[in-house]
This record gives sequence, C-alpha cells and structure tokens, in this order.
Amino acid sequence: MENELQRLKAEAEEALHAIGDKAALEEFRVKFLGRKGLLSSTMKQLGKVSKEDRPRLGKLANTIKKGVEELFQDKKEVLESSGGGIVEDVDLSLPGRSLPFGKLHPVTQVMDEICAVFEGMGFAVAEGPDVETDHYNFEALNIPKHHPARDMHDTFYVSDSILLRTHTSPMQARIMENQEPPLRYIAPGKVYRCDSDITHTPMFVQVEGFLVDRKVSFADLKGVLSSFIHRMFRDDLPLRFRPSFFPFTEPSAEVDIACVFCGGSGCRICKRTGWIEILGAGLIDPEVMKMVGYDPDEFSGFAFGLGVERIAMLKYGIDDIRLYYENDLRFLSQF
Ligand code: 2NM
Repeated sequence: MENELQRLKAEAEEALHAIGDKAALEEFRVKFLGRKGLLSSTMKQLGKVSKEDRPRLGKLANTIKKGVEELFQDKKEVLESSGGGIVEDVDLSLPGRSLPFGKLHPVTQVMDEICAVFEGMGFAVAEGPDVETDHYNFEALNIPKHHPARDMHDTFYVSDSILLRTHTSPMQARIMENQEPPLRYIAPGKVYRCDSDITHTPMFVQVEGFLVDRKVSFADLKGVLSSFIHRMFRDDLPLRFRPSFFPFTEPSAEVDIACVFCGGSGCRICKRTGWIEILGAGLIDPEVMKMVGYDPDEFSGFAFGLGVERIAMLKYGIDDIRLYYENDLRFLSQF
C-alpha cells in the first residue's frame, strides 16, 4: 500500500511536469484527482489495511493527495497566465504598443530655432521678467510719458509705474546698464498688448536682439539679419530693407521677404505687393546709448525685433494667429 502510494505520487508528478496545455491538464485531473481517479481509488483500499497501519497510511495518503493538488493548481495558474499554453497565438514579431507622447508647441519650436540661428552667430540668450517697470519698458528706450509712440503699444498697466512688458527690449536696457561693450544678446519671451484680431493676440512671443561694439554700422545689421532670414527660410529668398521709424533706433528699417504664399507675384495675404514684413531693426539711437551710460561717440550698435508667431505663420503657411492659442490638438499635433 505504501509503495503503491509513493509510486502514484511519482507518476503524478512526472505526468504533471510534461503537461503543456489545458486539455492535457483536465485529462490529468480526471485521471489522478477525480472522484473515480487513481488517488481516490487507492484511498478506498485503506479500509483493507490492518488497524495498526491505517492511521499512518491514511495520513500519508492525505499528504500525497494534498501535494498533488497543490502542484495541479500551480500548473493551472502557469497555463492561464501564459495564454493557455497556446504559444502560436502570440505573434512575437508585432511591434509593441507605443504610449501617446506630447511635443513642443509650434511657437516654442520656432522660437528655439530662431535662438539657435543667432547663437550660431555668437549671440547670448537672456531672459527677463514679464512684469516690468515703466522705466525699463519705455523711459530707458527713449519713449517718455505722453510720447505718441506709447499709443502704438496698447499697454496693460498693473499700476501707474508697473506694467506687462510690451516688448523684450527692457531686458536689453538692463543688460546695457550693467555690462560694457562688446555685447551680443538676444532676449526671447512673452510680451503683452491689449489687441486681438486675426493678426494679433493679447500675448505673443518676441525675440529681440542687439549688438554693441566700436564702429558697428548699418552694413553689419544688414549682414546679420540677411544671414538670419536665409537660414530660417531658404538661402536664395529675396528680401528688402525699407525705411521705417522706431523711437529707440535711428535710422530704422523694416525687413520684407518675398511673399511665401505667392512667391512674389502678389496675392491676398501680401495685399498684392509681393512682399511680407518680417522684422524691424535699426541702429540704436544715441539717446538710448546715453541713457544706459555709453558714450555714443565711442560705441554704436544695432537692434532688431521680431514676432515668433508671425515667423511661424510664414514658415507653415498659417493665416490666423489665433490658431496657436486655441489648443486644438488636431492643429497642434501637425508640427
Ligand atoms: C524693434 C525694432 C528696432 C530694439 C531696440 C532695442 C534696444 F533695447 F537695444 F534699444 N531692443 N530692440 C528694436 C529696434 C526692436 O522691434 C521691432
């Protein structure tokens, strides 16, 4: 009897080890653990053994049955977690499921690209506060109180002397006050103007830059800005410098590029002129140089400013600036 039990145990363990699918496992269960299975029928024989041996053999039979049941359960769990053991159902050559991931906003992408082009020409990047003083936003840039140029800026005031910066040039005034030439800096960042339509949002992103050294001329300005535009768009894109006015520069110019929508032949977007304005620039006004403590007879410099959304619109052929700030993923995920 004892031998028979040990033999059954060994046989069951061996059989269980060889099982690879659920059907075979069920067959095993019926054969060994079922009501009429081998273990049950062997245990029924316990009634025939001697009274002295019965408790010991009964205990042994129970232990063996429990052991086999446990092994059976383990095997069942292994088969269930591995898809029933049907390995052919799993195509191991399929690519994994990728998680959805975000990316940089198109305006951020273009801002980074603009900064990289200027950094390639030796400009350093400086960021300043969005909330500025009237002094740095206007006074230090040659725009005194009641100057008509203040009307152009549609300023959001926090108090009499505190405001949301209307351009990033205050940062440049701060740098010039604290450092000696030669200097080459760009200042990227958000600016605020109380204005909203298809070409204006109350917040937009600007990159302004300046260079101050001895003997800086308008030719330097033209060289740096032409290189920038050709690197941003394409090497042979036609451009022109057109006279303009800014309170902090003299002389001043606006730069146009051949219309990227019609190639210069004239369309609705360029108002039939074939040209599109892309940035403003000029030689820094001697008054600004004096206000930051530089001697305008010793130093000269140029400065420029551009709107990042505008450049991104021209690069991607977008005709409504508000699309950038509606946060519609169908629009944003294209970039
Ligand atoms: C522009 C156009 C022309 C400008 C001037 C300065 C500073 F601070 F150096 F005087 N920063 N940026 C400037 C000059 C900005 O934006 C259309």
